[in-house]
Amino acid sequence: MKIEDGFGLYLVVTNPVAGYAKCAEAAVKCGLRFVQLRMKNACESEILREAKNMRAATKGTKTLFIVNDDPKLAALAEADGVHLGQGDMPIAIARKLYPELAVFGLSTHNISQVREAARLAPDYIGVGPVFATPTKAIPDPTLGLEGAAEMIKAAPCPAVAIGGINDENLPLIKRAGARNFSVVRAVCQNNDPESAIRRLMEIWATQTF
Ligand code: TZP
Ligand code: MG
Repeated sequence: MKIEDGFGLYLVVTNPVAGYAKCAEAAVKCGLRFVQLRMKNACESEILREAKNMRAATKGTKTLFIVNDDPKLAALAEADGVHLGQGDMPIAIARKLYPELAVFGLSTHNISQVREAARLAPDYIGVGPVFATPTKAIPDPTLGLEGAAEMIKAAPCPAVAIGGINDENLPLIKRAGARNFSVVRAVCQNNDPESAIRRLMEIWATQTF
């Protein structure tokens, strides 16, 4: 599915203090383009239960619902798409096996993976981690602003900066050339996810340089 660039915040939901469905509802209320379920170390039935709740919250809205890692679970939950890491099922195979999914995202961690993305043709790429983050169990080396900027510039599709982004450093991300960004903790660690989203959106919108 062709994704228009410049959608801004892409919310990734992992261990939310307010709950998964609540975060999906907040994403819809704030008019986000993307919300992703990213549940690590949970069994399939648990992931599917949360996925179905998030699907229900996003159904019929402009907010695309994405499931991380597993296209089978994404299809079972009737998600809009799946986000695949470098070690997950290859995009071409996932597209063939799950034609009901419209959106296929891909994580990239260096410039050669971005160049490879031109061949793999994901609908968008993640670019990260820009800054250090404890959210990923085994994080790739941090890119820093310059590394991320180079990858975003070379991206063949919309690129989403991710990793350690918060209210304070968000302006730097925009100044580095990002047109989209993603957070986990900056929203999921807040018991009022809607106000956390609105604050990030406000900072993003008002940042000029
Ligand atoms: N991929 C690269 S960094 C990251 C993922 C999933 C985690 C980002 O989490 P946070 O809490 O926004 O630093
Ligand atoms: Mg993955």
